[in-house]
Amino acid sequence: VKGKPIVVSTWDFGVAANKAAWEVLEKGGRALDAVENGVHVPEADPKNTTVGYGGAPDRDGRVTLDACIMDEFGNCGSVAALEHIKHPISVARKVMEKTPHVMLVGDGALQFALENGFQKENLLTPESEKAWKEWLKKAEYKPVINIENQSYEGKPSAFNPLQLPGNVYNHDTIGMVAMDAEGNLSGACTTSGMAYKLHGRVGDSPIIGAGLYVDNEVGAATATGVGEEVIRVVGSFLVVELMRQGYSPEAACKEAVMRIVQKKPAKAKEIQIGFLALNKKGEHGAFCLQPGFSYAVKNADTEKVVKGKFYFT
Ligand code: SD4
Repeated sequence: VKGKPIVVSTWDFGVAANKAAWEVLEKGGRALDAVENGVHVPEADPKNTTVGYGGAPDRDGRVTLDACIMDEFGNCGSVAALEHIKHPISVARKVMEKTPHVMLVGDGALQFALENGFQKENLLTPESEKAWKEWLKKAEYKPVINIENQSYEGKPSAFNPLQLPGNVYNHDTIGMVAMDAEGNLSGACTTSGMAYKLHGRVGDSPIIGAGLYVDNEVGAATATGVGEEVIRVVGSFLVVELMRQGYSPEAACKEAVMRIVQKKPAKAKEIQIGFLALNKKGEHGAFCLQPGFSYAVKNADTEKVVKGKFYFT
C-alpha cells in the first residue's frame, strides 16, 4: 500500500523538527531518514533544555542522553545514559545497523560512538549549568518531576511559530513517527530525561515498546512525560497493539493513559504523560493525563499544532 507521507511529533517544538523530517519525506525519502533528520533539530538546539545539547543535567551535573529508533522492518537501536554526544539518535541508528545488539548504555555507548566517528563534546551549556546550580542550592536530592516544565509555563515558546493560544508551554522528550511515500513507518525518540535525575537513571525514551514502538502492519506510537509510569505499562507497545485491535490512534492513546490512571491513581494526578500515535492510514491522535500537551503535524497540505485531549480537567 502506498501512503501519503506524514510526520507527527510531540510538543510544539515538533514544528521545527517536522520541517526537517519533511525535507526527506517530500523527496520520496525513507521514513527512517526523515525521523532521524527531524529529531536532530531539537537535539542540536541549546535553547531546548530537555533534549540533546543544552539538556538539563542529572543531579551530579552530567548530561546523560537516552534515545531510540525503529524502522519498518522491526529493526531497532537504542542508547541510554550516553554522555558527550550531541546526536544520540544517530548513535542509536548505528547500533541498529552496525551491531548485532539493540541497546548500548553509558561508557560502552560512548566508546561505540567515538569508534564510529562521533565527536566528543561538552553538552552542558552555561544556561543549563546555571539552572542546575540554582537547583543545587535547595538540592532536594531526588528527581523532581517535570521541573523543566515549570520554567516554561506561561512564557512564549521559543520553538513554536504556530503557537496555540492558552497553551501551557511545557516540553520534554521529542518522539516522532512518520510514514513515507511507500507507506512505510518509522519512529525516533530522544531526550535528556528527567531534569536532575539520579545519575544512571534511564527513562522510557530509549526503551523499545515503552518510549517508542513501530509495527509496519499497524502503526507507530511514542510517549512523553514521566518515563517510569510509561515503562510500567509498556506504553507505546500497548498503543500499537490496541490499534491492531481496531482502536483509532486517539482511542488507543486514551486507553493507555487509562491503564496508568487505573494502576496508580494518586500518582497519575501529579504527573504528565502523553501518547502520540499514527496508523497505517495516516490517521493520527494523542491523549494525555493533564492539559498542556500538544503535538505537531506535517504533511503535503498541513502544518499545524494540535492540542492533545486529556484526562484530568
Ligand atoms: C523520561 N520521558 O526520561 C522522558 C522525559 C522526561 O519528565 O524527562 N519526563 O522520562
